[in-house]
Amino acid sequence: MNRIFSGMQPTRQLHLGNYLGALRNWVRLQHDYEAIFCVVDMHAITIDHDPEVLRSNIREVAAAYIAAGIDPEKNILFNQSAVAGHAELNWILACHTPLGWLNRMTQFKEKAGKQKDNAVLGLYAYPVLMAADILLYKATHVPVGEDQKQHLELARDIAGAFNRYYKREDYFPLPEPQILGEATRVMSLRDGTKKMSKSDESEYSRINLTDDADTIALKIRKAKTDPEPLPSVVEGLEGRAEAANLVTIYGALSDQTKAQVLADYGGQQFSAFKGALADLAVAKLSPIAGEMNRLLGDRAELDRILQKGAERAGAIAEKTVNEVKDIVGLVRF
Ligand code: AQP
Repeated sequence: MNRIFSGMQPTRQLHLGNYLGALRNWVRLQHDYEAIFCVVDMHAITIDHDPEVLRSNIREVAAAYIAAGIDPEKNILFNQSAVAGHAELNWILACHTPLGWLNRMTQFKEKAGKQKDNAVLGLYAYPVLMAADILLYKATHVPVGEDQKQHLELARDIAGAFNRYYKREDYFPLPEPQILGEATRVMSLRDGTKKMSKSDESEYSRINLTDDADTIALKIRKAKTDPEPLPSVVEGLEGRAEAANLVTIYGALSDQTKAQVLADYGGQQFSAFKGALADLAVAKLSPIAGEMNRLLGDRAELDRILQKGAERAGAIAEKTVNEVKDIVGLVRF
């Protein structure tokens, strides 16, 4: 059986990178797999946060999943902290993860920055919890953006280490990353060498899923570019990070390759291309924002969906945790 697991952190609003790199692929894959989609709220407390804002972001991310097209009846949709098995398996896997493996994680280095000694243990151990999230459901596939590739490789290593230690070679499947589509790494609108990210201090660096039409158009108009017109072939984007990013976004939103986009817009100035890109982004994103607003207006219904999802996820998780406890040698009653 093939099963997908994936999640997003409810830290601030979701952006176009989250949508094109992950969420949109989930929507497409949900018909071919048994799928579990999680709002990974325990990951969100590895950085500074305000409890009230976190509570509201958890519901907002759940609403974004559904508004983008995730069917909460067919799939399991829930928030991580509602299923205790994530924390339980996290500890057991932490006891099988050498520190040397965690020391190699580039995301920790980026997020901790120069404050490494003040960074919290949860931020350092984040990839172990992520491995627990996936392995708890014995997921075979994990659709993510390119930035999560290293964490996925670690999850595979941890699964392998556990299986070997207890001589249960096939217990945890080694999860396969699914890095799909034209826009696996959407870049900042202000700096084409930096990933579009929720935590970037510039609002103009990203398009949020909840931005209104005027804001989307303004952010695209202000996006950094260079003075040259667009090239006619993909090779012409080399060394032009910002141009490449905008063409990639256009391609992903219109389901075209970069070559097809350049066949239409090659030779044109950015002002014309940006206008077309803004229209396209508004056409694709506005319905999602509208549906999110509608869903957020009925909090009881959203909570009902999350609660039902947590019960379904919890049943799978409990079975795994019990098996793992038995394998490890813990006594349960
Ligand atoms: N820029 C991106 N391009 C493509 N995919 C992206 N993802 C994130 N940014 C991009 C993918 O979105 C999913 C959810 O990400 P997350 O919320 O768990 O955390 P993240 O990867 O750390 O995302 P951010 O926006 O960069 O958040 P902050 O700034 O809080 O760290 C993942 O599948 C991710 O690959």
